[in-house]
Amino acid sequence: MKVQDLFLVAIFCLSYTQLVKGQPCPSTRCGNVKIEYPFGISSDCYHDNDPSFKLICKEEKLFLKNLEVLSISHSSQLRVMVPKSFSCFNSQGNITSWSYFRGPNLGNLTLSENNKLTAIGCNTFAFLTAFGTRKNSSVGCTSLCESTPVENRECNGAGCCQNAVPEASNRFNFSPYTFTYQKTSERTYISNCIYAFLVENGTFEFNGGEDFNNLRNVTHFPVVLDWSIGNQTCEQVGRGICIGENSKCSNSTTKTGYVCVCEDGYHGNPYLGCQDINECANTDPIRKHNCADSNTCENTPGSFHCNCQSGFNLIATNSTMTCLPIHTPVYVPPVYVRWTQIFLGTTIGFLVILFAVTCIKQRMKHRKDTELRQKFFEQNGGGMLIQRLSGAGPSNVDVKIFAEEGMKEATNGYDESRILGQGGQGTVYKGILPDNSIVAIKKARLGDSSQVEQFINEVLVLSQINHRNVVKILGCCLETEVPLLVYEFITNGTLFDHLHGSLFDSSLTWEHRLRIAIEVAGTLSYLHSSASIPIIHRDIKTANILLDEDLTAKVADFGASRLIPMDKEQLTTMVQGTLGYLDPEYYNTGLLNEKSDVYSFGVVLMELLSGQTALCFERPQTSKHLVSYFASAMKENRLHEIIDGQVMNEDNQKEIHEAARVAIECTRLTGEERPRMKEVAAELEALRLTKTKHKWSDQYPEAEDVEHLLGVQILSAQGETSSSIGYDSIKNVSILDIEAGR
Ligand SMILES: *[C@@H]1O[C@H](CO)[C@@H](O)[C@H](O)[C@H]1NC(C)=O
Ligand SMILES: *[C@@H]1O[C@H](CO)[C@@H](O)[C@H](O)[C@H]1NC(C)=O
Ligand SMILES: *[C@@H]1O[C@H](CO)[C@@H](O)[C@H](O)[C@H]1NC(C)=O
Ligand SMILES: *[C@@H]1O[C@H](CO)[C@@H](O)[C@H](O)[C@H]1NC(C)=O
Ligand SMILES: *[C@@H]1O[C@H](CO)[C@@H](O)[C@H](O)[C@H]1NC(C)=O
Ligand SMILES: *[C@@H]1O[C@H](CO)[C@@H](O)[C@H](O)[C@H]1NC(C)=O
Ligand SMILES: *[C@@H]1O[C@H](CO)[C@@H](O)[C@H](O)[C@H]1NC(C)=O
Ligand SMILES: *[C@H]1O[C@@H](CO)[C@H](O)[C@@H](O)[C@@H]1NC(C)=O
Repeated sequence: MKVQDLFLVAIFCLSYTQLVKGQPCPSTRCGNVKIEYPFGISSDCYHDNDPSFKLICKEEKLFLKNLEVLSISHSSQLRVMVPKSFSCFNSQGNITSWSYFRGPNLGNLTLSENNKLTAIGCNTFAFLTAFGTRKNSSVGCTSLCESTPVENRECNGAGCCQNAVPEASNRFNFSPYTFTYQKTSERTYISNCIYAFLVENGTFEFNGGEDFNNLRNVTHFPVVLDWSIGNQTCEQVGRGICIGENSKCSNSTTKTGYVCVCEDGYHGNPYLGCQDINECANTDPIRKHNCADSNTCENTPGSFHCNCQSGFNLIATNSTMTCLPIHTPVYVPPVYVRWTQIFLGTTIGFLVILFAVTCIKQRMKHRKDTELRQKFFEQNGGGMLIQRLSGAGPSNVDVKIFAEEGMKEATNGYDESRILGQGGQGTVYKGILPDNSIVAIKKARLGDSSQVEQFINEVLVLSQINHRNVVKILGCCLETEVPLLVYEFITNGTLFDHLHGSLFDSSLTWEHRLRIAIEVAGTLSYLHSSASIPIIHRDIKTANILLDEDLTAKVADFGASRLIPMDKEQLTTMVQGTLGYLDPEYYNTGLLNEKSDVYSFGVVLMELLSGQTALCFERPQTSKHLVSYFASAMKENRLHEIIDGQVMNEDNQKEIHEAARVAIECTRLTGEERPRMKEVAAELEALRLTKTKHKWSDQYPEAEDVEHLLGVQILSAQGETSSSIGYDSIKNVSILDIEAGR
């Protein structure tokens, strides 16, 4: 035996000693009556040595004091036989025999309220005196006989009366009395005897006048007594007081004190331990199983199951469970419904949880996305940009901040078929905005923070420019990992494509080329001197000059551009630009000024003239670079060799030579020797006007003055600070003049 077990046993013994103060004896019998604890017949068997529980077995009969015991129930009741009281008279009215009941003291047992004081007889009353520990009381009942003989079969006061008994009395006396003691004649014809007795409610049936005689032979009536242990409730003694197996404490329903009872589904003596009721085998109607038959009944501790053989379902019908065939036509199958409900409930519950989880996930993702976008926005200098755009003076262009979704939709998810070009700065996509307008969307290369910087720079630069020969920026999107810039869509490719590439077109005449050169020169001139803050493009090249359907030039790609504060002529920067176009002076010194753009423009002009690329490794060693190629050709007076055969004709030789000279001047080694962009623009414009003059002079020989005049006009107009107006007015003048010339 383990220590724990010993401990448990010790506790058990202690508790039991406390409860019992004496060994509970096993059940014994006396005659037909089973004696059970807390009652006992030997002094050490009944509870707590309480003499109330002491019984006597005499000649196969069990007695409580002098009352014969019929039965003992665990539910705190004891049934005993109590003799009746009576008086019998002779014809003279004298009492011939009598017996009055004087009960013993029952100690802690009390008269149950489930008894009736009963009187039988005419003009009779019964009288009961009850003694209790707390109070004494008396009750009586009266029986009168209005008519004779008594036909009445109900105990309602005519020949028979009943009355309730007082509660909590442990000793009682009762006897019958008559009102008509002297009037013998009146009484005797009805009965010779009158009776008074106590009887368990419901066990006595009055049989009318017959009983006046018949009851002579009935000497005792069953009477119920209540018992309980102690005078305290379960709470007062502690619920654990009942230590018998499967037992529990229960307040006595009729008096103070408690009793032990078996748990539901168990039976036996709760003080000794209760046993499971085998409901399946039980014939007791209260405890019988309600399964279809005993074969489907399965007993369990304290209860039972109804099992059905295969092919049958347990169906609740009326108040019982019945096994019915599964394919029974009987509708209302609650079990099925229950399963359906469980299934539905589970499914719905699952769906609800799924939905909730999805929602939360979605929201978390959304929040994460928003946070990410915000992060990118900040990382991409969004805050700074907005500050700059709103704070730093008036901007000439509305720069719209686009949302990421819009960009994704516009480019069809950055579809490859939408790629317009891929350059050093990133990829350009064709985008279609919700209002069906076509835009170009430039996306920086991933993972290059310097690109990002250039993007922001471009936005800032372009936001300052409003010029017809500069690609217009519509907005940007900074919520993506790399920023996106949105431009107006220029349909006709780059000048590079037209001269050397995929869009090569022999129809690009000298007139076109000159006009393009003038437009670019004018734009640069405007950027250098006329824009509200001077701007150096830094990356002028044919690939950055876009052409629209009318072959009008649009300068693009301001990623490398620099805004130059008014008070500074030069700016020290990291050298940036494209090989072949890069100003060698700037390359050597890192000092940036507007003359770097002049150099690059010179190269572009050479390209326009020659149709050759800026760098070509197929040319001789010394002529790989277009500038040296041109310079040597000029020096050796063989310029005609390198001019694009497509453009040169008899009419324009002079102009082309003049333009080549301008180009060479633009590409001089030192910036100081190079003309200003303003001058270049004017010279090229003058070339065009000369050309016009040639046509013109056929008809108007004295137009020389006009040319001169116009040239002055151009220069003076260029000198004006009011930028775009100045430039446009030049254009207007010239176009007007050309048109006037025709
Ligand atoms: C009840 O009557 C008995 C006998 O007459 C007496 O001894 C007892 O004190 C009475 N009890 C009460 C509570 O009055
Ligand atoms: C006595 O029994 C009758 C039925 O037999 C019942 O209606 C009545 O309530 C019972 N009275 C008591 C006090 O138990
Ligand atoms: C009463 O008992 C006696 C004998 O004990 C018997 O002769 C008589 O018939 C009985 N009367 C009734 C009414 O049972
Ligand atoms: C009745 O119960 C009390 C309290 O449990 C006890 O002290 C007493 O001995 C019992 N017996 C009688 C006859 O009063
Ligand atoms: C319970 O019975 C005991 C002994 O008879 C007594 O001393 C005590 O006052 C009673 N308690 C109650 C609540 O009746
Ligand atoms: C016993 O009676 C007390 C007081 O009347 C009550 O509070 C308690 O709940 C009852 N206990 C049981 C087990 O019925
Ligand atoms: C249910 O009870 C009704 C009457 O109470 C009876 O006619 C019917 O047969 C019962 N149904 C079943 C399935 O036992
Ligand atoms: C009844 O009996 C007669 C004679 O037998 C007596 O004379 C009466 O006195 C007696 N009456 C009572 C009331 O006892």
